[in-house]
Amino acid sequence: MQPAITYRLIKKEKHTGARLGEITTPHGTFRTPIFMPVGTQATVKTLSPEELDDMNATIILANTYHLWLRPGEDIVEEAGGLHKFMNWNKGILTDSGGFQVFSLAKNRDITEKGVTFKNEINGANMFLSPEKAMAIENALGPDIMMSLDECPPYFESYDYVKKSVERTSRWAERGLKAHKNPDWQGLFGIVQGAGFEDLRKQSAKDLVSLDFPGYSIGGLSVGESKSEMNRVLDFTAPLLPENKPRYLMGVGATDSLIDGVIRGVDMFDCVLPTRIARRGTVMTSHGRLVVKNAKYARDFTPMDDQCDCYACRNYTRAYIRHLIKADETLECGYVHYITYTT
Ligand code: PRF
Repeated sequence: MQPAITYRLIKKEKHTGARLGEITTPHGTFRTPIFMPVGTQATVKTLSPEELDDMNATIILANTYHLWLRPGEDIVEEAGGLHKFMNWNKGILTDSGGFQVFSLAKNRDITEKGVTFKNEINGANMFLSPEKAMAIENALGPDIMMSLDECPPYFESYDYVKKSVERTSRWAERGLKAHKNPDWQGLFGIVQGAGFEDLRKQSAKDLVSLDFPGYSIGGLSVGESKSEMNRVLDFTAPLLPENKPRYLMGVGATDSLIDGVIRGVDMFDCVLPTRIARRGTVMTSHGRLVVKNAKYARDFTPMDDQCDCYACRNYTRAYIRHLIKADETLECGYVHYITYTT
């Protein structure tokens, strides 16, 4: 059986671990390193699929946790899967929901079987297990899906992280067994282990032995310093197979993208660029621009003079600032943010 996801290493930079590669999915082939815009609730906030396409986005993220709670994976499946439901014909990757349960849900309780928590929308008791995460992700139908993992707090004790890593490995194996569509959906294992080198090694070894088509690095950018994250990446990335993609979860600050790429990471996602854009800060080729500042009220130049995206071609800083101040959304007003990835 041909795996759903294949990775081709095109070139490796000699002095750093940077990799130029290509990932092929059932919804197209894209070059890596890549930044994936986040569409948690099956929409990248303020952007239509046409606009995403216009800026060469080739794969976006969606979230199992949110789509399970609302509208429910059964409705998405009945619509023909996420691609049809949201009218997006390129790549989609879903996170498994574990991280969101740990960071968002109240009253959660974790056992070997899975996690129980309260549904924040209607107060119902919910249970997410590795098998349930697979069933939901199979129903949603993304190209790439994530195993259920636990992301322990970065400064948790060694003993706790060790137990957690071992459980995450068992969950990954259970997920792999429960995954129904390996021929058209690629399942990634998620390496955890906080800042402990031997636990990261153990985690990577366990997951690599299960032969996933790709590997994620989780548990980073959760409160530790950048130098700490880089230290962990230095010893974690080389533990992963050369012929599979590596995805650093939830990381997207521009300096961290470079830090990750030179350590051999291929894929990134983060809400940061869309979130700060909605609040009036733009990533430009000259660095951050706080376009909502008063000094741009009469600035009739584009947000980024080096950029040819729709927003930069057609709108001025003064106009975008006005929209933000007036709390108005013009979809393309925020388009610019993704251009920093190209
Ligand atoms: N696990 C999962 N999703 C994630 C993370 C993780 O550790 C992170 C941590 N940066 C972001 N998203 N499943």
